[in-house]
Amino acid sequence: ATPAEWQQRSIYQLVTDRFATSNGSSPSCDTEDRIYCGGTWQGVINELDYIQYMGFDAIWISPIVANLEGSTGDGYSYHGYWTVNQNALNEHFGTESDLQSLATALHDRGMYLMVDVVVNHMAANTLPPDYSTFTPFNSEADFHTFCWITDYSNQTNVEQCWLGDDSVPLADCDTEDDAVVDFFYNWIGELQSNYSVDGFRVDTVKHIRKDFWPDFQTNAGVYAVGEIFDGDVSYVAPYTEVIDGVLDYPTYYQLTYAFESTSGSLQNLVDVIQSAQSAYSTQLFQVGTFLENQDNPRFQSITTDQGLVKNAMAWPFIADGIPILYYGQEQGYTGANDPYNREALWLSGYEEDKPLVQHVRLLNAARKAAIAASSSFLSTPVTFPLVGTNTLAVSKYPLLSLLTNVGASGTPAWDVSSTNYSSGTELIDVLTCTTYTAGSGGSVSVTGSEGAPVILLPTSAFNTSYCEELVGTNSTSSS
Ligand code: ABC
Ligand code: CA
Repeated sequence: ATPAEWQQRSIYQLVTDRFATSNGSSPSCDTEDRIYCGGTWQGVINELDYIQYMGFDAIWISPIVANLEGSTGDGYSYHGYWTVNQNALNEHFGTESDLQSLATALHDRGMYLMVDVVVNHMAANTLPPDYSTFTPFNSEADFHTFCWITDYSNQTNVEQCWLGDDSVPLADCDTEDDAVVDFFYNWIGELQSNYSVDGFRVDTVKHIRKDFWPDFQTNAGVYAVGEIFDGDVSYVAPYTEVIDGVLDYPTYYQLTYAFESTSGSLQNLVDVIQSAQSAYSTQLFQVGTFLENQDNPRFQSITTDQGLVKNAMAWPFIADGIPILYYGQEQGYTGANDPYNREALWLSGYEEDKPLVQHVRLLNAARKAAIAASSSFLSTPVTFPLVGTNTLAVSKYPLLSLLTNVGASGTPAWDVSSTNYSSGTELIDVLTCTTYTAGSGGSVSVTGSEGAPVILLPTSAFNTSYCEELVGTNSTSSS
């Protein structure tokens, strides 16, 4: 699928080993053990109803190729990032036909498959590695000369030295070598066609020279979003010129800081968004926007204030990029750093009747309604008609999102003096189905409750059958 097609999507990121088992069993899974817990591609197929119920129409799964077997000082390779054989699948996750069935099951539902890929390195359990264990790069000459990455301000060091540690050195592929490069260009195209992949998430993009990526992207033939793990817009932005999209790490950091406490800075969030809007240029609408992932502490390991949580979770769905939600966030998981942030989802039973599951469902519904109501929604950059100490209004017509970090014990109030709504337009808060009426100049005045965000759309643009499911009442006020 193309970047334009992906822009309309919303992505559920899952760790294959931790999402669902083939037979629906619920084995114990202590994240600290760093072992394979039993999740499979067949398991994912079994639980697609759950993902689709929340309104997602794409999933991102863990890397699929064969990994280092057995125990290491850093645990087992249950996450899938420790490739040893580029040409074989990871049997812990299933067979070739299981993976093809997953693609088919998704496509039958109109959903997309995004596969995570790693081309920067291969993994060993000795230093130096036993290169004969690798396929196809079975010789030392296929890799950069060993050195650890020690200096993130030195781009050559970042690109040509090794990630990992003494327990699991990540042998850095010699992506300056034509044979290595040609292999990967061919490999990515075959992976795409063998498994009917709709998009790729590309690991460690900042660890390979920029000019490797355009031809890799072309050979992939579908949308690819790259991981550039860095909080600085000026560092990340140049990568938007070599790959379809980037994971928006700069926004991730400011989003977290803005809502992690009642004293977070909303202005700093506004500032990073505005600098991304100019620096990401034409790719602004195809970056991946996220609050959690497998490498960072879950938001609820920082704060469990449900007002703050609901605001932070709303951001990816109301902003300029493609929303990505990391599995388990909707179940309120609280795991901190790797490996604690990789809890088994089966332990919470895929329950739909939970506040954050409903929150996500409504956020997806709001975004989809905005897309359907306005052909320019996806190409309208967000603006900020109100930036206060604890309140923020985010406009992306026809969506107007009122955010706050007052926290669950606070009562937020927003007075937005002008919006793109015409006077008299009836608006509905998608999260509560409370209605409001825009005043002169499109002004909107809203008093919220329990520190929750208010996500407004013209009532005419929203399918109010969602409201019938909501517990609570529909009250009306005007401004
Ligand atoms: C294993 C163990 C861990 C143990 C670790 C040392 O080894 O499981 O418990 O702590 C995979 C596995 C991991 C595993 C690693 C290493 O392999 O998932 O569990 O950790 O064996 C990608 C993937 C990630 C994956 C790999 C490897 C790469 O998303 O899941 O990890 O294929 C760097 C890379 C980035 C990589 C990340 C883990 O490490 O760039 O591609 N992610 C700074 C650097 C970043 C660096 C980051 C974290 O630290 O600039 O390049 O990411 O180490 C901001 C700055 C940032 C800064 C952050 C910390 O602060 O702006 O630049 O990031 O303010
Ligand atoms: Ca490299």
